[in-house]
Amino acid sequence: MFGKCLATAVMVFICSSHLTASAEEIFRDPPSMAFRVGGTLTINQELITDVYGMGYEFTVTRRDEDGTQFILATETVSLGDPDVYATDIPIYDENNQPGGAKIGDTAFIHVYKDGLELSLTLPPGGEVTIGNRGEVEGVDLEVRNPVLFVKPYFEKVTSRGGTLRIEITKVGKDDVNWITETDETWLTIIGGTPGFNNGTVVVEYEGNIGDPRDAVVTISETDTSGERNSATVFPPTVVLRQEGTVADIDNSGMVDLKDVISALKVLAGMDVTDEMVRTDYIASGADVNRDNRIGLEEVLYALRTISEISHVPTEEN
Ligand SMILES: [Ca+2]
Repeated sequence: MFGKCLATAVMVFICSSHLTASAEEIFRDPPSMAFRVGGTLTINQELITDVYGMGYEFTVTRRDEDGTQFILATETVSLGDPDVYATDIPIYDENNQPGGAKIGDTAFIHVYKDGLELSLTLPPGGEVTIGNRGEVEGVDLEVRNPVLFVKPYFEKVTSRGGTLRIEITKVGKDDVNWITETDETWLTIIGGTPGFNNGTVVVEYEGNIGDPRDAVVTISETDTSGERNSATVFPPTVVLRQEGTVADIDNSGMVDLKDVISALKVLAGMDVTDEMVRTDYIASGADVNRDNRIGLEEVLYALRTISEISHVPTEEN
């Protein structure tokens, strides 16, 4: 259940038993030019304490007639109680806040963790109606199922072999059993799976003599017994992007502008050190067209690689 009540700045009252006692803090000193929404965040019956400290972020948006979302408010309102969120939505004013929200507008509260949006169960879709300036509406937010937070969701590593640690954090009252899998042969999950609630998965990856490559590790819940909804895995995949040795002129484990500069110096007949051009160049796989020389092919390949690997996946996964 979510609590809804209105209180003016002048006449503060606590009107709803649905709001936890701690949420009273949100009714203190609401701004005169804004409408405040605030309350608690509960995930699978677990009250999130220290919402901002735990990395949760809140925004309020409005949807235009054509479906475009406009952000109405993003600012963090620091209250005395760390267990509640509060967001102040500027209200339309012809002179002072022409971009503000209009009273009676339908708005949507969004909750993010590490840049990824949680799916709110209550209020459904995060929907809230904009009230008057100087007013506060208590809106306790709820996610019904447990959530497994996965970190990182994207990791870029050098062409050398190594290990990646994936941290899984369970939030919510119910227990979650989970597994991690990968279908890439150059990755081996060497520890941590299957897992239970919180855990660390250790993934070993081989060195890469070749082009840059991606691998995906998938995290999924294993038992979804009937008592509750499935856990949300957030995000359900981790992308590991490994750089290649092709055009890695200086043997740094990655292709970057230093390789371009080294290759151009060789092309210009300038002196280069072993730090600038790898001594095992011919055997290393760095030679793009296998002509045993450093030429324009390596420069162009390096430039293309730099432009490609600077493009990271979006958070929309
Ligand atoms: Ca390099």
